[in-house]
Amino acid sequence: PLKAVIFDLDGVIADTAVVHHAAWKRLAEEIGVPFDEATGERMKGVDRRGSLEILLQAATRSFTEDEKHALAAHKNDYYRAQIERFGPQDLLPGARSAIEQVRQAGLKVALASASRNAGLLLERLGIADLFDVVVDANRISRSKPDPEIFLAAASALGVAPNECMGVEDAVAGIASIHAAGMAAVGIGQASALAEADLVLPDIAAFDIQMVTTNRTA
Ligand code: B16
Ligand code: MG
Repeated sequence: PLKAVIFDLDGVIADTAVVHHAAWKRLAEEIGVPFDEATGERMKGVDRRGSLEILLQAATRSFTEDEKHALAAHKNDYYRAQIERFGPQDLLPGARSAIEQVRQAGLKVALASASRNAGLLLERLGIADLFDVVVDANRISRSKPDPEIFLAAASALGVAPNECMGVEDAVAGIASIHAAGMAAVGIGQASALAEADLVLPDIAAFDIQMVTTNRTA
């Protein structure tokens, strides 16, 4: 039986993808590295350092560890300045309802986010108290698509992985959920998320009855 639902944050609950994108674009311009939509897409669900490595693939010179550290910190300053101003109005439509539906169905709720800013975001969005467990990149060592983050969430909930379902907007995230032995709901375009067990166009389409019936992993 399904006992818990584990949500991704960026791209599922809040539309921070555009904010991440803008911050990377600004950094890319400052250091003279080309940055296009496809590069931005590949960064989704990937942690900060991994995203920087993706950006620097297009660079014409190499960067030292210290430089990379500074660049990642710089991007994060841009990003944080924006999300400091976030509020409940920045929740994606239907996000709060999706989480509440899961709770009302008697299931547990966790968050599995690759973002080190997840705690700040949950506070700003006003939904921190809706989660039984929050696992972010500060607590894990291997990034999505590794299953570690979803397994850590299940373990903290005290629920077996095959009793959990993950909800993700990124290809790396769907892979992480499946590698953890869980069913995966994709949020976004079916063509991009073909590996998911069920794809919904957005979180507003989330219906706990329908999702439970479709659980096939
Ligand atoms: P930060 P998620 C991920 O969050 C984003 O999808 C990804 O684009 C971002 O690079 C990553 O968080 C790291 O974020 O720089 O704030 O630590 O989708 O796993 O909630
Ligand atoms: Mg995401």
